[in-house]
Amino acid sequence: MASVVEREASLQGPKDEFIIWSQVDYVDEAHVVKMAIFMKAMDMVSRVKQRTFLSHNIVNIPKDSMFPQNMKLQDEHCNAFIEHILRRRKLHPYLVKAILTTLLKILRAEPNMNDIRVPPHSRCTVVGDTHGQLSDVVYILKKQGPPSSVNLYVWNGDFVDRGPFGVEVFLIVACLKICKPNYVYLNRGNHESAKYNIAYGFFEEVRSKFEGEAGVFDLFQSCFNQLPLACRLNKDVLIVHGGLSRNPLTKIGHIRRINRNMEVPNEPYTEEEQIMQDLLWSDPCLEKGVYRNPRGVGCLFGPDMTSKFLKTNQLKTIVRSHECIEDGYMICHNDTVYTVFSASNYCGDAGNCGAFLVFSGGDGKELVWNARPLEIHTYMAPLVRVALIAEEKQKEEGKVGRGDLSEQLSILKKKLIDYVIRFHEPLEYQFTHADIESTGMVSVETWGDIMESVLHCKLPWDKIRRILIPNSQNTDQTVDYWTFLNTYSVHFEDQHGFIGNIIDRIKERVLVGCENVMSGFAKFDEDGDGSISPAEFYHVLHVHCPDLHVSKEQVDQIIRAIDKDGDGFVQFNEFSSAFAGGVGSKISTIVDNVSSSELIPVEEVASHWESRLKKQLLRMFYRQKSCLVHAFRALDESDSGLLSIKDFCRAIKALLDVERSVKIHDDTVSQLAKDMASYRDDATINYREFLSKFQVLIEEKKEGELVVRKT
Ligand SMILES: [Mn+2]
Repeated sequence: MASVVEREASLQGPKDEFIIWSQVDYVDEAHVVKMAIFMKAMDMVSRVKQRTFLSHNIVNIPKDSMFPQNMKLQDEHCNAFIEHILRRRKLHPYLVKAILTTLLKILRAEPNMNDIRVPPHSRCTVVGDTHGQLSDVVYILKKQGPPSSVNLYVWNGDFVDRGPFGVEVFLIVACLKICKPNYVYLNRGNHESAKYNIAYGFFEEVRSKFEGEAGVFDLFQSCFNQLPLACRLNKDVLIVHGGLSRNPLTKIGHIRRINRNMEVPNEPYTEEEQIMQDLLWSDPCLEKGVYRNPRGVGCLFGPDMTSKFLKTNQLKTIVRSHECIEDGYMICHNDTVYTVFSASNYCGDAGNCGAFLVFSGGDGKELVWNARPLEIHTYMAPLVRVALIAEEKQKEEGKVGRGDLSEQLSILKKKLIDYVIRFHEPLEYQFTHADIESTGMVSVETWGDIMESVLHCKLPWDKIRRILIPNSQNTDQTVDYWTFLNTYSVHFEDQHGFIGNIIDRIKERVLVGCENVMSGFAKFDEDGDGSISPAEFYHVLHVHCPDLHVSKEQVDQIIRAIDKDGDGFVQFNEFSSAFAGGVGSKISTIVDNVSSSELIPVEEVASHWESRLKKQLLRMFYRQKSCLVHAFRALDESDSGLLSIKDFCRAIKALLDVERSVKIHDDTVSQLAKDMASYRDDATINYREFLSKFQVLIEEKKEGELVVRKT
């Protein structure tokens, strides 16, 4: 069922480009929802949840601070704080803690839904998603002026994630709230939630800005969990981040009774949790009724749902945010639902306007309060200097581009490639099922339909086909789906590439004349006791490959890579799996190997299913990378970057439990750790190094030659 944005996707015209962007974002969101399940599993095995949030004690503010010691902020303090940020001065952790602990106290005292009075001769500005975009917040405050009894503000959630200044944006609105608690209101967005912050960047932002400062992220989360869910203007206008509950019987009273102090529920167990999720996640749609939301959470609610809700609760208008709209705002459901989105040029590449709404209390005479915004202001916020510097830096790192179409297309292509890899298994399944005669081909139309149904997004697939499939032509009738799928793969970079190299050399020089692996083994096992000692290994290498100058330490490393049972010696089965299988490919050895009695010809390559499993695992690690980062970090309490093998395996096992597409025995997981993560002498694994080994590989065949590009 189509949401409003999706509906427009079928239209042709200049909006195409923009719609592609919002659609592609949806795919991402649905994916994060699935990842959250894993994160929950991970929290259970790690001790992270038992670590209580900071005891929110009074923070001592030094005398020379820009803030008063009692934290009773005035306009000038807020201005000084913003100025401080714009001058790129460091945010001291004590300042951050002081702001957040003060805010927390205020938020705790507020109900789930604040009733706000907009009296005559005053106005109320409603701001939508800001997502860490400092330029937009600065622009809005400059335009609308400081909050006061006649200049109210509602900030409608999604302050953090995606943009680089989530910390700053949230702290600025927090200062405004502390300064004028009765004239500034903050609503919670779906992004004010720990699991999404881990997946979408705020966690990383806090970590990089307050490295070594324990508890800053947790303190942000304590505040997020206390943010009210909605507010009401003059009893007429409901302002909420996402939308309405799927249950048509939901009343304001139900919203008031929710115990909101928790993460935004991902898999709601109670009606209360379902309402909370819907308020923060739902979107309006044009058809009557309630439908599944393509985001994977919340619902789509039709105009009939809106009118019913308004009637039951004696409301006139709903204001919500949550959707990136090209014009910054949208009015639907018979002019009763206003969407406002305030992050202009979202993520630095969406090209949308930002907007805010202004409600007026009237002038006491002709102009009266009428439950509709008096002004809708749209803008493209000029980048503030700090943001400019950040954007340039990002550009240099090749993360975000801005401007011409070809640059935008290449970003889009990158995102789509990412999805082709993530959804490889379901795509493969659908293609092979559609291809009844196993020709390896499907029609162009079927290809588009399958892409659309697996990725859950409506895009001009025929145009995209020509971007995604190398050498495809307008006139093509069919798509070679194996070539398409195999164009994009995940590459695991073996940092100890020399091991693969040496194994190749051994094959070349030592084993070349051998009849089979057994006679090769015998060459190494000089004393014939059935296992190769490090000394024997070293000796053989020294004799046959003197030019390699392999050190004793390197020999130990090679042995560690092939010594499956960890006894420090190489037995025949270990030897045969290292030298008979895929050359230099350590991961291929994780699969149960040939039994030692079988003699395998030297040249035999890894079996088909073995290499398939390898590829599948690599894709899984790749797509769950941010979950793995979270899991590893949760287990690494001292933030050393190192994990014991046991903890490392624990994280991988939790991931495998969630990702049911790959079935592997527990022992194999331990073996995997050993093979892939090359542990150090103290039997710990450097997981940062491990994670850095995953890269996307694009293979494009151009006029017969193979071009391998890493992204
Ligand atoms: Mn949102």
